This record gives sequence, structure tokens and C-alpha cells, in this order.
Amino acid sequence: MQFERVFFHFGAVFFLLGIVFAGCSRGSGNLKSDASPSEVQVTLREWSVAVDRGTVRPGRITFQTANRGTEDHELVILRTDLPADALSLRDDRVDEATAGRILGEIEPFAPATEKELTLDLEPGSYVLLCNIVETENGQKEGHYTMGMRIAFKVESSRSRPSE
Ligand SMILES: [Cu+2]
Repeated sequence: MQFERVFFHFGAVFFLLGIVFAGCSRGSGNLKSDASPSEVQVTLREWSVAVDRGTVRPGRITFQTANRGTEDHELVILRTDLPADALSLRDDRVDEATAGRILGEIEPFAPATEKELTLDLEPGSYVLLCNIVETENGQKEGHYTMGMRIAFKVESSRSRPSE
């Protein structure tokens, strides 16, 4: 009689523990997927380039890019070891021949629209920028020089065997 009651209590405890562990494992699963993102949200406007994360793991990365400005903008992904604001210029725009290596580009697109670009990126330093130049009242306006650039890093969180 007594034994049966004790046994019942143990059953209840294990049942509750099961619920707790189920909750834990679901939680850590979420953490894991957050730590290995393959998608970056990029926002373009006058005059900035913003990203929702500045570092991602190497591999296939999709740049979901939104033009939230009032003019057309483009997105250039440049591999370079130079700081984002110190790229070599030519005619008010980044000199794509000497500033680094262009790995991908979304051609100029309209305000309030979105484009995406997927690239396979190796570890390294990158700059995301808009390289449009317009002439207004005889004055040249380079979107890069007005601030449309941001540094971006691709790196492994720790050394792992090559895939
Ligand atoms: Cu622009």
C-alpha cells in the first residue's frame, strides 16, 4: 500500500521532469539556429547602408536588401582589407578596379522595393556599399562618399574541419 503511493509520486516527478527537459531542448535548438545565420537583412537609404548583423559564418549567404530611401540605390559587395570609409576613389565613386575585389552586385533598384543576392563567401573582411554617382546642378554626388557603406565580416566561430 505505502510502496504503491511512493511509486505514484515518483511517476509524477518524472512526468514533470520530462516536460522541463522537453522545454530545455527546444530552447537550445532555437539558440543553435540563431548562431548559424545564412541571411542578412540590408537596408539602403539616403545616406546609409545598414545590416541586421555585422558578422556571419562562411558559406552561402543571402543578402535580403530593401531600398527604404527615396532614390534608386544599388548594393555592391566588395572584398577588401581597407576600412569601409577609406576605399580608393575615382570620379567621386569607389574605384572598383583597385579598392578590392567585387564579389557581387544588385543593380540599381527603386525605392520601396526589395532584391536579394546569394553569394558563397569565404572568411574575410568585406564592405557593402552603393556606388551610384549623380550630377545635381553640376555638382557630383557620390552615394558612397555621402555615407552609403558599411563594414561586414565573414568568419568561422571556431576552427572546424574543412567541409
Ligand atoms: Cu545609393
